[in-house]
Amino acid sequence: SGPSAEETREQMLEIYPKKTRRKRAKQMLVNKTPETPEAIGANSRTVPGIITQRGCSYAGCKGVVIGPIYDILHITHGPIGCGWYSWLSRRNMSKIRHPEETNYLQYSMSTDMQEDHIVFGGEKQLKQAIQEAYDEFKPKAISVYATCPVGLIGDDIHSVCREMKEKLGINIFGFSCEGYKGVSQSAGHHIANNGVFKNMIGLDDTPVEAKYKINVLGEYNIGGDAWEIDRILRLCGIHIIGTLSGGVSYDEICNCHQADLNVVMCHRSINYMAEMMETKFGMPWFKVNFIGIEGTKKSLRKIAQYFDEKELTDRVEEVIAMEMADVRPVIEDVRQRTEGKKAALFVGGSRAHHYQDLFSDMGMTTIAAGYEFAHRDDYEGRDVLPSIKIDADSRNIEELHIEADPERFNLRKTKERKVALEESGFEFSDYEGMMRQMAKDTLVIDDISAHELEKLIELHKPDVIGSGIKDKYVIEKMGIPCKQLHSYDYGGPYAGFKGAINFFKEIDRMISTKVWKLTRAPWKDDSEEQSAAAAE
Ligand code: CFN
Ligand code: HCA
Repeated sequence: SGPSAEETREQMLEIYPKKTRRKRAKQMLVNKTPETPEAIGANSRTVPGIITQRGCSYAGCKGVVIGPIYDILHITHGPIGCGWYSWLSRRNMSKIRHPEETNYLQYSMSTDMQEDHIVFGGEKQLKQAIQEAYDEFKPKAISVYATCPVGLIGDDIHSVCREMKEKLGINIFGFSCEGYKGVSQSAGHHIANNGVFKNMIGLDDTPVEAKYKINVLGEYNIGGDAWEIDRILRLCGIHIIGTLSGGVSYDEICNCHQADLNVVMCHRSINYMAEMMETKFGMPWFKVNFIGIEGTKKSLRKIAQYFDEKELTDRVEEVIAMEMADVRPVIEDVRQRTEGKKAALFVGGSRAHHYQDLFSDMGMTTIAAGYEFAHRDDYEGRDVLPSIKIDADSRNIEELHIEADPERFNLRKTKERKVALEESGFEFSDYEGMMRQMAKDTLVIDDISAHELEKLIELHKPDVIGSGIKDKYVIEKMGIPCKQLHSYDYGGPYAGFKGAINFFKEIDRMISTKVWKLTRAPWKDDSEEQSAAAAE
């Protein structure tokens, strides 16, 4: 029903001036050949004037990758808004697990930069902030984040951090993650990965006593997701050393090179770390997805296959069977109302893909989807990496020069395992991207604009839209339920088995209620409303 994907795309593009239309056209594709996806114009600058969902580099660095480490003291060097808006609004959960630990995430610390700092420089202010924070809390580590004005006036946060590290004798490091550093959050991820690698990974060589040791990379414990993943892996007998960076402590990160394997949930935000750890420690990695029943099962089985021990493979099957006993009746129940319903997802750099699995578990189809800031490989699969010539972020961010560290014997063992497994046909790099999994003739729209989203709703009336805070209430005023797939609104967890049950019930509730038919957008006049009613 409704216009075809091609017609929809044309109607979305129609309004734009010629140059903008040409640019947007490259970022809006009809998925004609899902098995060999067309090249998409991802990770490019948003045309000024367009209302985008994107955030900034500071958001990607402080807000996303490092901010969730709960016992580091995070100081935002900049005007107060940046610290304020990145203060737990992402719903990244954390709790202390040992009595001697402290959780600082309830605090939002900032140098509260004012005009006179812009004129005379803010380094003195930063130094003082670090000293005050240290005197008050005596943390293990302090991390400093530069916001736009800091880069513009040229404050040298790194020399301040070095000086204070020397003076106070704790680990203090800074991130040049000025908001404008890249075209989106994505550049901030890269800056964060480099800094975490340089300043934390490998600092603590204490051996970890466990048989199957892994790290979960790219999992930020939004709404408690990491806790559900941890619960399942524990049941299987798999030990997580570090979840980067959900509900994680500084010490766990410093020690996480002791693992035998990295599994990667959100590839976009942390692929750099996975690669660097593999180069230095020989630790292999592969992509997993614990969002969705099928994804969770597949990921557990792949981890078991990696360790290749019968006791683990059997245990994983037992856990799956046990958990499915709770999941199955819920799916059967909700499917009566959700089967055949349509979703559209526009989120970040991995969830617009991952959540398609959860919707398909409910018998729903995703008619249109797109990331805010992902790169071509997240759309087209890892095999396109060598053909990507221009990466908008890499112009600003240097790759770190990492060398192998053969001294670390236990880690060389993991490299040997990788080679043996590859010879037996195990695929480490089979990450396929979003487009291969989407149906033919669905719409793939990168960095969707407010206008394009409104057109999509007008023309296709999806039953639910997965999106973020910037468009949620516009969507709902148009009579369509919107689930925030960033913060989960007030819900979650949605990962793993228990998370899936939460999600199924929530979506069922949202799309089954009659309330959406009764909403009346404030911008609609009565005559319009009446003629629509008459036409029905
Ligand atoms: S938790 Fe992650 S899963 S890290 Fe990334 S790409 Fe953001 S903050 Mo919002 S919800 Fe989103 Fe992803 Fe990875 Fe979150 S889809 S946009 S930068 N994201
Ligand atoms: C960010 C954080 C964000 C924003 C969510 C939203 C998050 O990128 O700055 O736009 O609703 O998940 O909190 O992605």
